[in-house]
Amino acid sequence: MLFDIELIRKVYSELPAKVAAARKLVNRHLTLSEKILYSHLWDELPSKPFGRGVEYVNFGPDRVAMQDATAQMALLQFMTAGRSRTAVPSTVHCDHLIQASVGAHADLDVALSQNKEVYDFLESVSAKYGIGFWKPGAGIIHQVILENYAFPGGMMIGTDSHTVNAGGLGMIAIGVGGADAMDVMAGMAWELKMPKLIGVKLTGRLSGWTSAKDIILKVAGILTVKGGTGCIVEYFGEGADSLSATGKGTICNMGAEIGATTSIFGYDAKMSDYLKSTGRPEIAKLADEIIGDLRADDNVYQSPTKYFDQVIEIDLNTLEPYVNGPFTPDAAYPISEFVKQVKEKDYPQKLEVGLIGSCTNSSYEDLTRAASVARQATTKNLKAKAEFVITPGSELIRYTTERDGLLADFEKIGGLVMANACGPCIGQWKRHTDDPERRNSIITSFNRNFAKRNDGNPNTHSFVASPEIVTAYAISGDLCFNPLTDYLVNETGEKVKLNEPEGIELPVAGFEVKDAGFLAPPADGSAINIVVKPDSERLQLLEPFGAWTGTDFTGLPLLIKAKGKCTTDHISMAGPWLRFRGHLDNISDNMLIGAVNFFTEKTNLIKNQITGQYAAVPATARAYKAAGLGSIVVGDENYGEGSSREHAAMEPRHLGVKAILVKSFARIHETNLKKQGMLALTFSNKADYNLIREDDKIDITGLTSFTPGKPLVIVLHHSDGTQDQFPVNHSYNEMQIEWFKAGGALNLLRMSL
Ligand code: MIC
Ligand code: SF4
Repeated sequence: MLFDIELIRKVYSELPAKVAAARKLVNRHLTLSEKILYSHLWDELPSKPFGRGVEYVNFGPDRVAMQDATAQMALLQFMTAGRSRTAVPSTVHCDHLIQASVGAHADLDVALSQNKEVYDFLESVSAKYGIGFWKPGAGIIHQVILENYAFPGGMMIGTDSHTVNAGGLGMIAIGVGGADAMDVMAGMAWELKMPKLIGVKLTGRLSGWTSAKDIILKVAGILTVKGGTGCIVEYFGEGADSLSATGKGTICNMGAEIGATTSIFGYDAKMSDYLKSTGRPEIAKLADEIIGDLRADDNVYQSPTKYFDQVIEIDLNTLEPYVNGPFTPDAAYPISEFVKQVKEKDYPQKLEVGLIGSCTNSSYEDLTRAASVARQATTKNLKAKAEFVITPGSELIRYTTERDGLLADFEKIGGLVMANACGPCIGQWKRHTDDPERRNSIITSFNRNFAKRNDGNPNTHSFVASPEIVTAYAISGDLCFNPLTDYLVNETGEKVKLNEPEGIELPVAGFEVKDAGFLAPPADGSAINIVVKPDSERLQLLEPFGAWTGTDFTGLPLLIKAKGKCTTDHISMAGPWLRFRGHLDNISDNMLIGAVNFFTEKTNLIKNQITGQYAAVPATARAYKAAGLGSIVVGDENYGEGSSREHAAMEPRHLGVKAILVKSFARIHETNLKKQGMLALTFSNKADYNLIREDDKIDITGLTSFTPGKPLVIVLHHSDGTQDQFPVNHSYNEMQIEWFKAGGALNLLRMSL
């Protein structure tokens, strides 16, 4: 569908002049990322270029997207901002709260009744403030955005880390917490540190079993889960132009898994084709007219090392399919080496479930390629040995692929089609297993594979691959099977081999849908009354957090010293807890229950320094809070990686944690902490992590002269009477220090109203 064409026309009419002015300012050729960033500045062009990786910049994004699990908190905050309508076009997408169990229809019915209160809230808030509402079953936020809202050269933010998916259509799209979204909807600037730039040059062409997914699986292996932090990844080269727009989307989507701020491709014929086939020929026409401004300057493509902070080159001619995992998306193995890994590391060889779809890999091309594998199984007398689950990304895709017989191809080999929703990708999966204790393997075409993410089971080894590879594995039921080289034995005892998958980029008969599931807001929603029941267990109006008291923090008990990976899934688990995403106090009962305690090596078992007893993390934090004590959380590298969910920052804030002190942060989480008035601190010397003991009382000093660039000081009071002291860094600018002092950015906004 075509939305907001006037807005797009305006962006395009101003873009050439803005790009020219930026080129003059920077005094060299421009990457595409710079063109879009400089043309979306909130203020006038500065007198000198912004320092990449150093300076904070105010931007004016064109639109905002929110999904149901994060929109609740974003909108609860927005409701206190005193506006009658959102300042920029915004949408809400109901996708995260639908649990996959027995199949699309029944599951959607259950979700509609179980989540009624939340859906009604989101629908009425959307109507009141002029927000487009995509009903449950309409599809997953990022697929719906790509099909309807993304446009080359635009800038958007979204309350979900995979908002970056829209880079597939040449948009700078960035995942943020709800408080950031609220700022933009309230008509304020949105702040981001000027990103550094990584260029990825793609040469050659994909063929055979290899697909766009394998490019990003390989990049994840190269850059690791934190290698993209603070960077935009810009793809280019003949190989880039040969990828479908949706293939580009898959690559950008998983840029979240390397911590990248976002990823982007230059506008090309493939994007034009996609825009036309999804009902937006007007946008393609407008974009064609200014194509030079929607790609990097030619010199950038010729001498990339002069313009990017880092350049990576990948030859698609020789790229193999990849399988990544388990437990982290950057454990990357070319398929030819994967079997060795499975054996050496003793991963469960039997594959129990293969799952395809999600926001990452739901395109027509993906599903035709996977279906071509499934069809061979049928003709070659094979049945899927593993369970096989399909979650289409949108109703548009579902309707079209059903019409074209693709869903039937999956069902013929035992596939089960779930609702157009996140489902198993976010732990909304009633997995029907006979033994949850068994070590077991599953493989998905999703993006994340952190422990417990899909089914809540720590024994599940989750691997990530392309939909066609997942389908082949599901047929074989064996992780040691390599579809490129190995034979399978069929039901009549013959040895058969699967041929290379064949895909169709865009449906020959066009996309089709009966009811896309969109609800436009009324022209005037001011009369709509929003009700939140005071006794609701799912929604709770927000109480402002208290302001800083003006003194250093002293004697804070250590709450937990987290060891190793601590993602937002460890800090605020999803799955069953998604139901409390609109109720801060209730969801706080999941705070850090997945984090591994350094001292006991156990999850959710920490020493309560008041009683000396071991207890759950949320209960201990509540005990400290009740005793009038703040507390402090210590963590490892890339703390808060993964999701944009600001609950991971609001829960500690709510339970009295004053500071999070870690070796390094993931970008979105660090910002979320700052926005909520917390101290996000990093060890100046990472080895100081080792000084922290289980029953330490901790001071944070230097707060009365809290200034950008100036370290604070931590004093550890050990129980044996000794002390340690060391400096800690922070990245707060003047404004962010004001957020801290006010007790949160929202308090500051309220004060200014
Ligand atoms: C995810 O993929 O982890 C999620 C669930 O989509 C999150 C958002 C959330 O936690 O609500 C994300 O990626 O930001
Ligand atoms: Fe939903 Fe999974 Fe995509 Fe997140 S990554 S938006 S949970 S489908």
